[in-house]
Amino acid sequence: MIALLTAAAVTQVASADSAIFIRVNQVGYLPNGPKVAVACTLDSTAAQRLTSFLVEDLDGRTVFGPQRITPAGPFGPCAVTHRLDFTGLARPGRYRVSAGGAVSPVVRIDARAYAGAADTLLYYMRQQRSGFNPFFRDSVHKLDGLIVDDSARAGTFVPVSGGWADAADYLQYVATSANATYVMLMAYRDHPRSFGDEFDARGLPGANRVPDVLDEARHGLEWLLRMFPNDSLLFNQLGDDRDHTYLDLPTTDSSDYGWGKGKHRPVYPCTGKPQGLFQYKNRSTGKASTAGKYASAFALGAQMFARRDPGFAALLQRRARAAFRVGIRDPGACQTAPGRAPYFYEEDNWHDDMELAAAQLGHLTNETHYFGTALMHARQEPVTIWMGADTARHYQWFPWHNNGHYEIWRATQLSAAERGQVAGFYRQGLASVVARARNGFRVGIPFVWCSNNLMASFATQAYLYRRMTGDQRFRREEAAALDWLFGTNPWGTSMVIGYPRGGVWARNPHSVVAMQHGPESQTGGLLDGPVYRSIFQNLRGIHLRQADEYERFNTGFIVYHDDDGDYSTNEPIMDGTANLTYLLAAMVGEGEPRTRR
Ligand SMILES: [Ca+2]
Ligand SMILES: [Ca+2]
Repeated sequence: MIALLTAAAVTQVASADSAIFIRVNQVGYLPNGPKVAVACTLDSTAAQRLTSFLVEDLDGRTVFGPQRITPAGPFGPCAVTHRLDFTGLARPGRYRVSAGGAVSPVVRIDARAYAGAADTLLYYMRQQRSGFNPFFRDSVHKLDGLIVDDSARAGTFVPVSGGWADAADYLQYVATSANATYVMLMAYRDHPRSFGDEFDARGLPGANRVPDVLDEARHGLEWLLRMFPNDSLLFNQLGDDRDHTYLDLPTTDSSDYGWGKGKHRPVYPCTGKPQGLFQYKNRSTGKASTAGKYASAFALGAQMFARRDPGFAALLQRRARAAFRVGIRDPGACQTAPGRAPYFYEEDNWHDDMELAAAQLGHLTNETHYFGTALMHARQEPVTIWMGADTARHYQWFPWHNNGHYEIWRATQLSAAERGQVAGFYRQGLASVVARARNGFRVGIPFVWCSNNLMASFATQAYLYRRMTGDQRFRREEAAALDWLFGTNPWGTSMVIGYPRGGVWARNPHSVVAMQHGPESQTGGLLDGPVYRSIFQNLRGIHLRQADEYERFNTGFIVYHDDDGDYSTNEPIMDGTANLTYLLAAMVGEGEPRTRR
């Protein structure tokens, strides 16, 4: 045993100098699922050593292979990639994959590999809470907020404390927060056994007989109710980019919005017109994108809390109908408002939001006409538009995948043909991404800012499509996207901070809280992820603050830096984290033996 360990250690030292790197999903692989490691070779001469691979257990016994391999082309920094497919190995255990003298980190095959994963993401959500923040055990942003950009009400105080900070900054948006709330509710509805109860409603340790994912979703719903206090006031945003002036903790945020440092923050309504208090304006055209998201979250919330809290559920149902009416009255997109910088969430689509809202209202009320409306919107935007594209503006097509099609498919009131049509819409989008995925990593998304969200959404849509149809044709690419997020990428790093424990993940995320309290404070946070080199080079104010440990892997068309100065690739994001809860919750059930659903 000692001799074997020494041999393994020597191999590892040798591979540290090598140009061959075997990347794996550090969380693990499901016994019944695809299992692929990717060898990334930085120079093509070294790649000639790669003719076969094998999998050994930790005692050095070969359990799979040697298996012949062929090059799968260049990708980014990898002059050559090889796909090391060991799907045929189903026996649970801990292994290493080796090829050409390089050895992978330990890989785990385990039906319960994803147990606890979705709950881990919630650590980050709690840490992002505004209002009472359980990480700091203190209330943050108590003076939210004063209305702006509304001539009749400007300067009026509205109590809108709550919700979550969007990322490492403390701005708050309804578009991202309502989607985050929705996805957590959906994750619980479809995969309740994937979630535990170890925290209370305030996010403090201690079970309260409510699954923590519902505690978190309720924290979101309560904020959304405050942000839509009556039928004529639909707020969209709290704070603006003047927040970026200081690098403070949320508890000591000294942002000055003209009412003094650390005082009130501005609350923006949806006006349906271009917004921005200073030089830059967004391109808002209506209110439906935001109204639809309110209605979707409220309508699903009403269903999920119907038994637990009938009064709360009844209130949510009334607000869902009211928000939906705003969307009908005022079609178009309501974008976030820029402040001093030209950046904002440039959401252009709104049929997706109204589709989801209508479908959820159909499920909530059992009024069939809502499903007809949902179908009408689905046909207006069958495929989420970034799918198959090279690029997109920042959050231009949001949410990243359209949960509405799935909710239409769930409506047994509709015909088989109608339900099949929306499954076909998913297939069309997935096929467009897969057509671009002819590389060793089998990834076909555009590497725009927040690429990890696209990766997670592609995998989620592929999972939903597989669940709806039983069609396995995108199974490989679905797994490749999930694997990418947990280490099967050129950098060999998990894109979720602190997860898996003992894995490789960001030690220097772009976050003031991480700088002062350590990276573990951001556990569960999904990072933005790699971007096109051109995007990184053209963003304002980005400077790496440390030597780049990934320098050898940042030579291609996409870059990623574990550096707190890089807000484009290494910043944890609230909405992306929440969006991932669904997929990780689904993977728990995937690993278990087939039982009735
Ligand atoms: Ca709980
Ligand atoms: Ca949208």
